[in-house]
Amino acid sequence: MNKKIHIPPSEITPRHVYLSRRDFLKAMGIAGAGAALLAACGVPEGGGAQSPAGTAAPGDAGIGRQTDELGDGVNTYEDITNYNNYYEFTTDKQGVASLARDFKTSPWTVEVGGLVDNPKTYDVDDLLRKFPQEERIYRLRCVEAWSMVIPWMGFPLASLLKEAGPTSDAKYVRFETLNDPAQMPGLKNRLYPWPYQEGLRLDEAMNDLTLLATGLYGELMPPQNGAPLRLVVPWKYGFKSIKAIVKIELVAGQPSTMWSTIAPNEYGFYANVNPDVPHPRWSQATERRIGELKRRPTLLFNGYAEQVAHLYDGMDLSKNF
Ligand SMILES: Nc1nc2c(c(=O)[nH]1)N[C@H]1C(S)=C(S)[C@@H](COP(=O)(O)O)O[C@H]1N2
Ligand SMILES: [Mo]
Repeated sequence: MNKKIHIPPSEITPRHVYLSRRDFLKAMGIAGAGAALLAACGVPEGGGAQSPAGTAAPGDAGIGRQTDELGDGVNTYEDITNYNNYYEFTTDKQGVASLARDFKTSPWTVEVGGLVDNPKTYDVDDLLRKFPQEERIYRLRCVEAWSMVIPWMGFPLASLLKEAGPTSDAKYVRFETLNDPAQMPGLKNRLYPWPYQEGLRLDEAMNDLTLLATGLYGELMPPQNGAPLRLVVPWKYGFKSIKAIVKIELVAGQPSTMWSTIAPNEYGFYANVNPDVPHPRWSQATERRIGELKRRPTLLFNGYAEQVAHLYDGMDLSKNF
């Protein structure tokens, strides 16, 4: 994975997907291990085995557009990297990519601390080496009612938390984004209580779906998508998936989050995708998939209910929104 590789939007073709997947497998040292191993990791193969609508035969791996496990194709690299929410740069989704182009993502350290047995400041390069990087194709549903399907690279947050060793008092995880006004022009906007911060309950953080993402489309993460390290929590609205993380802290009480600080009645701590709980100013029943014309229904927990609904047993999802 060479972060200097620039992929022109025009070259985002199935061939690109195929090549990047091969490079990724090579990087993991399992080239040739094939579909069985990937299936064991829960990674859908290019519209294949796990996709009910899939037509690709085993061995066609990656030829043809990759899909999520529901059979929907991944968004293009161009869409994913040119339509971004990243208020540290600008509130203009189409303006983030150019403003973030020279954002310095190396060297980069992440401080893991708070209520843990093994507090440690990690260099991101060490995290990349230490934890096997896998591809996860996830839906991303923004609270603004648009969505994409994104082929992330990364590793489960649980792997890092297990190493940190949360103490018995640790009940939540708090995350913080870099706060560098010299590089992030949006930080001048005093409407927002910087730094961007987010949080998860410890069991949410330990769920296998919760990813610390380091890349997409088999390449290192572009700056506009949260390089070098961002959270991806696919069953929650996109704002929970905090970018450019510098601090991960285990805490006893529910942490404040930037969005719930600004508008607690609009952006709750849980922020689980839920078609039946409208935002006070708009419905969440449907969404616009970037690249499609017709709106599609929004799925409870963004389609991940089987993996996460149990986390909320007995909770009133309209009160704990
Ligand atoms: N630090 C930080 N993280 C952030 C945001 C932000 O403004 N700042 N925006 C969030 C929102 S609202 C969404 S929808 C996703 C968008 O991720 P993407 O640009 O990679 O699609 O990032 C989330 N993470
Ligand atoms: Mo969002």
